[in-house]
Amino acid sequence: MTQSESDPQVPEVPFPERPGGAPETATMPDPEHAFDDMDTDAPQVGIIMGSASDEEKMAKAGEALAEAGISFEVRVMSAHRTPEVVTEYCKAAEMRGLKVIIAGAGMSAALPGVAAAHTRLPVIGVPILGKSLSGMDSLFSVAQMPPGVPVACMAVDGAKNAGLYAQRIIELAERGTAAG
Ligand code: RP5
Repeated sequence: MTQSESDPQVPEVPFPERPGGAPETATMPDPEHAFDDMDTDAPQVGIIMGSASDEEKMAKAGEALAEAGISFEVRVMSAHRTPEVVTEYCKAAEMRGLKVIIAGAGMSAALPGVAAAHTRLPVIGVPILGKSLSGMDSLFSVAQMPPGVPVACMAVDGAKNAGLYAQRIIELAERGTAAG
């Protein structure tokens, strides 16, 4: 039923002609293709690490995410060497669409905690085994967070589990969205 059939008092108004003469309707996007230009591969997980020397170990997190079909990005930034970069990245993370941050660091591993201080996204910390103290330095640095600044601490060099844990968080959030 058209508008005029349903209410004869209301006349049908045609779409205005555009300057070029083409009707306005000609510019309406085809709904099926309206979102074709959107970047659907926008990263859901940010994998950050204190040094390029952590990359080999942190790659396990990326492998687990890739296997689960979860998009991610990788950045090197240090809580001690480039603190401004960490602050900016973590403050913007949620707005950029990230759902989880995985942060790996060795030695005095402040990166996961500093990340958690600057975002409300869940932060998963990976203590990286360094050259001394059998990884106890980074393990304690990541695990011993003060109340109010939560970090999920994985095992030393436990990047694979960090990826799997991020997968579980994202799947849970998606189930919640579907139910709501
Ligand atoms: C930490 O210091 C890094 O996360 C890395 O594990 C460790 C050593 O860094 P490099 O001296 O190899 O750059 O901040």
